[in-house]
Amino acid sequence: MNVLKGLPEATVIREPSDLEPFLRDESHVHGVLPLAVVKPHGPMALRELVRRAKTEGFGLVPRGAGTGKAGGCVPTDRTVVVDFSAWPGDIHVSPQDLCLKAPASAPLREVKAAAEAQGLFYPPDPNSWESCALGGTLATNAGGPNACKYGMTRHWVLAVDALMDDGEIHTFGIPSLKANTGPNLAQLLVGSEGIFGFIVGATLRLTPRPSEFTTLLLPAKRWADLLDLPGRLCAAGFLPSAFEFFDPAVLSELRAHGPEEARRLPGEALAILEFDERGCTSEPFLEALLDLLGPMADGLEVASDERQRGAIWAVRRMTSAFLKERHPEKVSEDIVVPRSRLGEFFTRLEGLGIPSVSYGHLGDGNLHVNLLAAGETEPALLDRQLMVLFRLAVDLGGTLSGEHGIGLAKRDAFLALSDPGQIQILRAMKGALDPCGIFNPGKVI
Ligand code: 2HG
Ligand code: ZN
Repeated sequence: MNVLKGLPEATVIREPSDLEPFLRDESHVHGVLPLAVVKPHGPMALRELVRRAKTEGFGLVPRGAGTGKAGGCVPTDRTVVVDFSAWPGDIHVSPQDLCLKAPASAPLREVKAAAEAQGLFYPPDPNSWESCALGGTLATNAGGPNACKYGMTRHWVLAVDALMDDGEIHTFGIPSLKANTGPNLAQLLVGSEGIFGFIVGATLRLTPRPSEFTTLLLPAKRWADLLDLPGRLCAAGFLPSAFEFFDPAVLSELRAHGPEEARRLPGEALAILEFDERGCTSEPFLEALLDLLGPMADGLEVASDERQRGAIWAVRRMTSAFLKERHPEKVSEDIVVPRSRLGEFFTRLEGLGIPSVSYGHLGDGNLHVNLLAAGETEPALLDRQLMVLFRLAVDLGGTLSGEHGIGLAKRDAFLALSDPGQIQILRAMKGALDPCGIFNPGKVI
């Protein structure tokens, strides 16, 4: 592509066969062949890319490690993919300031390890944490099991460095929790999926690393019994660091076809509960928990060492890939339902007759409702089923995405289900920050 000729500080990929891997992320969305993929190595590349995008009329699509679940980094018509994997920078931890600075290219795994090496903790833990890049987690405001106690990626971002429409990298925020100088532009960029500008680095908040864990397998004799437990725990003053679940259908599939560790999983449905506060391994804590669980505690298994804890998490962590392998055309959603209305949600979902199975983050109401037969369902019917599912979540006071974002996958539904005033404001902001429409065109709004 001629318009990228002589681009400084960058590697440019143009061969159609080399562009193929950039057409997809981990969602069901397919992109179109981009004009090229650029791996910038320095700010001159970005400055030039912005300039040429404006003069030549092409869009820029940001990409981290391509592990997104909503098609946010998938190329649309007449775009260049900006792959941040070669963006320079080191991870620097400041234990005094309880923060860490890292480039977008840093693997999340290394960010978490750098914090841990200093006795500190960076909680965001999307399922892809061993393979995703920090930049992608910032653009999508990634979540994960620990969001139940610690919140989402955005709750851990103090400042971002971002490429904006003038072609320059600007820093928004300071390395402190206390900074109160008007609207928070760093937070506007986190979770914006690159539609206002591209995050190239960030300063992240850290907290002391938990040193005690209680990890429990909680089988339910009746699936419905699990559904009021997240609310009951919270109301009683317990705050699990993770509360995951498998509904009866997912549990049966895991038991019948999953790995060795999954074959022995008990119950009609199953929860994985983890606590990490100081004292959570003490007798009084466990007794109080057992009291609250009452008859549900029958069959409860407590991981007695790190190996058992690891085995429990390994099954949960492979569930998405396992189901995908068995049902390659499946569509997986990540709706949210308030904890207090989980029972009502599943009753109403059953009444709607949408064939689905669920697992995910019960503790914060973030449910991965999977339509396993999506591949054999007529596309218009599938769209209707998804809209009905999203509407149900919204009717109950929830939303259509808890952690994966909107991207391309949920754009139509997002536009249809949002307050038109909200969309108008978002579009006005997009127009002000990206007047030429070069940043991730066609995504979110
Ligand atoms: C998980 O919690 C991930 O396992 C992936 O968010 C869920 O495949 C999915 O939809
Ligand atoms: Zn998830």
